Amino acid sequence: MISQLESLYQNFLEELKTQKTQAEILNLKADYIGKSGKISEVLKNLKNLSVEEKKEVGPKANKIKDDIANDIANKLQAVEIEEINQKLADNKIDIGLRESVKTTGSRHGGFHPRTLIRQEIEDIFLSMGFDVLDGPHIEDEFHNFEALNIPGDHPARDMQDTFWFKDESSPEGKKHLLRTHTSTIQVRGMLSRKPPFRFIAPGTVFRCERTDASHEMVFQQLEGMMVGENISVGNLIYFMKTTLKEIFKKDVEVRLRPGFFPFVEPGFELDIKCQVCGGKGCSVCKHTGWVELLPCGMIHPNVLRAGGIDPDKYNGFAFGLGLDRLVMMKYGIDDIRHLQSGDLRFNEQFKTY
Ligand code: FA5
Repeated sequence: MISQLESLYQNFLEELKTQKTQAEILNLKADYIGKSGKISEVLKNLKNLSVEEKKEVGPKANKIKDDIANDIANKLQAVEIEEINQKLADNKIDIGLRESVKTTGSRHGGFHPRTLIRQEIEDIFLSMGFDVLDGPHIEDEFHNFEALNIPGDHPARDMQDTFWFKDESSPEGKKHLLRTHTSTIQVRGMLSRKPPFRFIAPGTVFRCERTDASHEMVFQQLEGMMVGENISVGNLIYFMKTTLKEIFKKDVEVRLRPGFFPFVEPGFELDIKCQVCGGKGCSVCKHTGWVELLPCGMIHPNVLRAGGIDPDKYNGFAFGLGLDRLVMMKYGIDDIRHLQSGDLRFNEQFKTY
């Protein structure tokens, strides 16, 4: 009887290996140790054995029943864990952006190239100790012109065609306008801090002018200003060149020439060799091979005074980078109007994931 029980147990183990679901395993359990299971059937003959045989077979039979019960319990647990894992895998929610695009085909946004460059420039200047400032789009003529050494009758007001507001003026009686340059933030920056200081101010500006390959009515600039003692043109050129080198990751050809801006003296135009045509001449550079990118200069004493700073003690430099033109130069974009076209085919080229 013992060998019969042992061989049943071996059969049981073989069958158990092939059972995959909890139901199958429970059926197998009933098949072997249920009321009329195979083991139970064998044990019904126990009563026909002698007392000595019963003493030997009884404990062995109980042990086999216990082993089967344990094997069943272990297998049930293993199958349960497997089933839970399978359910988790089937119901997995993929929060990864790439995967969701692959599986759903849905489109999602990326950064506009102007944002990418702006963030890059902000990082460069932050690492050189500059703050990043912001200012309002709607300004008054004091911040846009007067504090920048451009009084009402100054011909320089015509340099930037302005969108004026008809009816409103500030409490001081100054007319409102859409800022034509980020130099307005120079004024606000100076009035709100004590020298020495250095900051940049990126932002959108507005000009009522005809658009072409390198001119928009709404575009972005990035103003910069550094005020302290004994600041020189050498400092200005160092910061400008370092910034361009960091952005282009190579030496780009630039030229510095005198430029007139009422708020700086001396003033310069920093032009970059046109990266669209390589200097050969195209519609972006108006066939000159050069693009006006980064006007700059030493801050005019009148401007420092309007900003509450003593020009006999402090001086500094300022610059006003054309951000859209920089994006065009960096990526070889041949028309500024692509930047605001809203055409996703254009924007998608610059996705950063
Ligand atoms: C100014 O706006 C001065 N405020 C810059 C400045 C600041 C000079 C501090 C000195 C010191 P300008 O009008 O040249 O300057 O514009 C600056 C840059 O903005 C230009 O070099 C050009 O890169 C860009 N820009 C000007 N007009 C447009 C336009 N219509 N579309 C796109 N970019 C433009």
